[in-house]
Amino acid sequence: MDESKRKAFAEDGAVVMEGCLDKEQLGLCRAAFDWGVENPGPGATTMFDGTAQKSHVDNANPLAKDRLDALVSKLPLGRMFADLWGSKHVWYFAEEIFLKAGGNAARSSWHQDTSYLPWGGKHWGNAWISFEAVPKRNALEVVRGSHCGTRYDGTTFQNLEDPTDPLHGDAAVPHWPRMPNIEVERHANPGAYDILSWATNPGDVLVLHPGTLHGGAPTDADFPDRHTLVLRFFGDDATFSPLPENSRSGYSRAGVLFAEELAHLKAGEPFRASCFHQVI
Ligand SMILES: O=C(O)CCC(=O)C(=O)O
Repeated sequence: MDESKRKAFAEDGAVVMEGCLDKEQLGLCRAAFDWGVENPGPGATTMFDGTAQKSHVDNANPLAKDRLDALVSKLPLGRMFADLWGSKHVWYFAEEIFLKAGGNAARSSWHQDTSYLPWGGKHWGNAWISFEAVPKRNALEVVRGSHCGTRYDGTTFQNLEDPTDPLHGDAAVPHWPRMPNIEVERHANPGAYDILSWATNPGDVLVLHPGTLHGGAPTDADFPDRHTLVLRFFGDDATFSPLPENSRSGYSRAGVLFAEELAHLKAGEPFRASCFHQVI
């Protein structure tokens, strides 16, 4: 791997791995995506439900776990992450699927995955795999270097009028600062944030640290449908970093995914549990 990729991921929090997946691997990913849409799990939600701008999202579908654990063993992503991070071991966490159809789906609001998931450390990565060629104007966006900055409260993803509607809220302990309204701020001042985005082709994998502020990838009439499979991995330097107590959304300190399996972990301990498939 080119050293520039490691540097970009470490410093910027995101990098594109061009041509990372071949046709066959991409076909396996697409089959897993389609199966997930046909067989939604208990965590399936509709982002901006009740509006014409809604999207289908599913997260860590337990019905899909065995098939996804088997899938990641056939993909080059474990080796890629080991090399990108400099980690001896790599584990697979779970998937998230995003389906935007009809040419009018809103941007996914800016957020950090670490507001929802008890994750700390450097060795975390989302492999963002879209099955369409995504133009830059419809791309996922990342605030450069934000994985090294503030951990904000999340957004509920339910209020189009207020994309910073707090997930955990003012009574949460510790209290995490409310998200900035990045869209409003950049509209007023295009230089307000240093934002990265890339046009991608099928087979490219956008790799981002889940602690980055990221969002976007809306659809429009010229790019009406987007099918994206996100596969999340972690390595040696992944720690348990609990969510706040007393979250207004009912999140436990271990979050809502694999919460029982993670309940035994203390803050700062290595993020390990036997439910996570070791890839490397
Ligand atoms: O694809 C999207 O719309 C959002 C992706 C995302 O939030 C993620 O990969 O964590």
